[in-house]
Amino acid sequence: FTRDQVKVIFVLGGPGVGKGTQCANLVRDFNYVHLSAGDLLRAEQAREGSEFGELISTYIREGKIVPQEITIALLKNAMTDEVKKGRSKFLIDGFPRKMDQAVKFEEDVAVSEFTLYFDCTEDVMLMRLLKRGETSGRADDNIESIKKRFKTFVETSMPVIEYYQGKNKVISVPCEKSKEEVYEIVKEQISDRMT
Ligand code: UP5
Ligand code: MG
Repeated sequence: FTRDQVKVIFVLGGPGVGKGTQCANLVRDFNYVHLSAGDLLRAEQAREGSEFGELISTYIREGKIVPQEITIALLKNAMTDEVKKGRSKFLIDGFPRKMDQAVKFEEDVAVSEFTLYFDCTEDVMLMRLLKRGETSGRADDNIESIKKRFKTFVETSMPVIEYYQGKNKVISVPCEKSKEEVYEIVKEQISDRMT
């Protein structure tokens, strides 16, 4: 597919802020495909015969950013499959979380329309992740990994959000309230841009 054939919205925010939850709401109400970079990486890690399985699982447990070539290839493949099915609008969740990924993706794949940024205190995110960790089975939903994910978010991913803020391409939504209340704000802020 070419860059003009697709429409891309980035969905960013700290670990456990509610990106996946709100993307599911948006997919229900608008004609978008939700692609979570983390979900794609976990699927690749679990795929029999993957040459990157071990590397991905180490990076995820350490809360570090997997080398961009791997993540961008997974996203591109997933987008190609969807375009073949006639889908063209994408919510890209949890990506780009490092400057080099942002630059490379926009060069090679597509330029984002805007970034939806979910903002929340670490205390709230921590509570949500620990609660989810009781049942999620995710290798990074434990206190040691969570602390590393927070550190990576502040040091490596916030600069990406600031970069897009500098271009006036960020819509921020506070996320402390309930899932329903947060979604009301999301809809109010972006419905008119989801066409
Ligand atoms: N919940 C959600 N909203 C709530 C609300 N308003 N009130 C109360 N509870 C709420 O939500 C988390 C939990 O909170 C759930 O239990 C939910 O019910 C509840 P969720 O919607 O899952 O939050 P989300 O932001 O999606 O959290 P997630 O843990 O997925 O975020 P991360 O960004 O940490 O994880 P991701 O899967 O994107 O990445 C994992 C790892 O993959 C990274 O740490 C990194 O190692 C690697 N990665 C890369 O290397 N490169 C990439 O490009 C992407 C990922
Ligand atoms: Mg998620």
